[in-house]
Amino acid sequence: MSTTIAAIGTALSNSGISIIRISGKDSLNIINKIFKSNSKLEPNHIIYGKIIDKGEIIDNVLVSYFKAPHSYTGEDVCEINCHGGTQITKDILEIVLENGASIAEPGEFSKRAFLNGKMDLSQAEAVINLINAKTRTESRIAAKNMEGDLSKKIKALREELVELMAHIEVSVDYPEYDYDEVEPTSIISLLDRKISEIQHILDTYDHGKYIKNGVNVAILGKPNVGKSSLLNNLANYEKAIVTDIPGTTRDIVEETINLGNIVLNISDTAGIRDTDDIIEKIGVEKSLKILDEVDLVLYLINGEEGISKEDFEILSKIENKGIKYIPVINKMDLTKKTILSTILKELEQNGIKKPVCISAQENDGIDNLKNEITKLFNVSDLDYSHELIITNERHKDLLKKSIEYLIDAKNEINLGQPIDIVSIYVKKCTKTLGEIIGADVTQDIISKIFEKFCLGK
Ligand SMILES: Nc1nc2c(ncn2[C@@H]2O[C@H](COP(=O)(O)OP(=O)(O)OP(=O)(O)O)[C@@H](O)[C@H]2O)c(=O)[nH]1
Ligand SMILES: [Mg+2]
Repeated sequence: MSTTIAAIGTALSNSGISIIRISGKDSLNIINKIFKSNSKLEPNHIIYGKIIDKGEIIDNVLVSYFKAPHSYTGEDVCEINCHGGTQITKDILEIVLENGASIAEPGEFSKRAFLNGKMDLSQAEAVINLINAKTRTESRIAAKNMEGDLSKKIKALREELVELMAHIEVSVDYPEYDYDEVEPTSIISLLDRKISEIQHILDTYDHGKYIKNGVNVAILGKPNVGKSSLLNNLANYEKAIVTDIPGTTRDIVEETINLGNIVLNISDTAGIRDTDDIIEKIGVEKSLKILDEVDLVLYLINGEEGISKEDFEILSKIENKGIKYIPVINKMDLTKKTILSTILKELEQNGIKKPVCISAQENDGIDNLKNEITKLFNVSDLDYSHELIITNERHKDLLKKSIEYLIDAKNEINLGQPIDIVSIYVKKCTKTLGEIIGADVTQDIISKIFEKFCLGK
């Protein structure tokens, strides 16, 4: 880490200001070579002056200075706030590089912050999540984890498990002391408590995943039931082609909409039917294949025509796959009472959940549908300001693995194995938990994580 690195920290487009960041032991030297000011640059201050290169004024700028270790990276950091034109920003970066800095890799500032102990790995990952956040909830969760909420919890769990290992070791090394704590039953109850604490964090992942990636929703149903009309209604503009010709939508049409605190990634699909048309056939296959990757299906039934055998076939396919779904009766403006009651009766007889009735064309019942979706994903009830929520797949996998080790430990006790075998599994568990905060990670993992960062972060 002896090099001094530099990069543009803001997006390259015309704007009020741009920031060029420099980090490393030569930061101040480089600034002194290229920056002229009437004031002296002190740590934690920002001063006005000019960037001068080969006697020529390049720009009027503000420069700040953070002295190691009190900076984002833990090294000496200087930041040049220049005018936000793309050319001037690139020019100043080039001058900084010519005067001794190397160009930073994506995420290198944050990687240095991690390596210098300014933040642990889960906090660094929260920084990426904060930058990539698409909803307010997502950014709040990321901010909490950036503050170290997850790290604190993981550290506490590890400490308690290390304490357990210490008790076990004492009892093995000094068997003449009869500690209550190392009775197999008390170890089992402690392991059970830890398993349920970890499970509790793990259970937040689904919420976290929806918050981070959005909910993948597919609108499915037979041709001409109004799937594309519903998509257009939810999107608030004519995204998909709507006609009265069955088989209008051939390929999947995607649109993203915000529903309260969640993002819905909606796919409008080709109406499902037996067809000889080659293109439509491919579309129908895609509609069915989408079932492998969705979180929610809105299954549309044509209220004007009633429900058919094919509808039940697809609905039972959805049920069997265990996918969340909402049956939606569309074209309510054309639906006769007798047909509606037949549909409702048949749905009930076939064990299908209660439908939502809408008219996509008349914009009727859409709020009900939105409420049902929100209820299913429960995100609006989520108290993200108090609850620790994980959104990261790496964290989920490691928490799962930790639980498995604790279960292994329990199994060993139940099999009557010597108590010190237990500590082998508990140790594996603490090591795995450590990987979440970066206590036990390989260089490979570190590189992979920081590669995901943008330039200048
Ligand atoms: N009266 C009425 N007509 C509707 C409603 N929703 C859709 N339609 C009409 O039904 C026809 C088919 O609508 P689409 O949205 O194209 O249906 P689709 O399910 O996407 O059809 P495919 O793409 O062929 O599978 C169009 O003429 C729409 O205007 C509704 O709520 N009420
Ligand atoms: Mg369509």
